[in-house]
Amino acid sequence: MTPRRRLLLSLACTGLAAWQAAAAQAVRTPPAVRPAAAALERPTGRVVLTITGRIQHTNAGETAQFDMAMLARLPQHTITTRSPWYTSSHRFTGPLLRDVLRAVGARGSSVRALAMNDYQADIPLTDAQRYNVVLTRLIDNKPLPVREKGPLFIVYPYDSDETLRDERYYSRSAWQLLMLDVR
Ligand SMILES: Nc1nc2c(c(=O)[nH]1)N[C@H]1C(S)=C(S)[C@@H](COP(=O)(O)O)O[C@H]1N2
Ligand SMILES: [Mo]
Repeated sequence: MTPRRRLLLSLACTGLAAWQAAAAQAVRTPPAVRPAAAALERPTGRVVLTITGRIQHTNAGETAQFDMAMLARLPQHTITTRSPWYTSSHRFTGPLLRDVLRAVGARGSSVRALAMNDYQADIPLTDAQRYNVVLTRLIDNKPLPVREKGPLFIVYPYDSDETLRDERYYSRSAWQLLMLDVR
């Protein structure tokens, strides 16, 4: 082999090796469509809600954590309704449970709500689709302290539908909510 041919061959081999390495890399790291996990921002303030279980978008290990500001940045909804816990009608404001579950890519059939004092309630995902269930963070435009069922309180629009004025839905109305486990 002439020196010139040897040089050309070695250049070709280097090129091939580089191309093969790039190709292998491309296979290992799927381009463009990375799982939307990266889309869920990280909390900077105190974590007020942790979502676990069958979710696609996470920001802390296998879980999705939210601070109040993250919940406030989701579209907000206000229900004005009477409820068993107050003598008159109040305004309950916060993101829809539906939108919170969408933000984490919830995949199950129900959500177990876990509250302070170990209260648990199972909420079918169909409730979130069918009703404007609000993850209440403001009552009458003011944050809810823990001693007033805060900081997060699951509220259904009881006044909008007779079906909802029932123990079944009252029991799903977990206050002092800490976690949602999608299952
Ligand atoms: N955090 C928390 N949420 C809760 C409860 C509870 O004990 N803790 N009780 C549930 C039940 S079983 C019902 S019927 C309603 C009404 O509770 P109350 O009648 O004790 O006010 O709140 C629901 N939300
Ligand atoms: Mo109850």
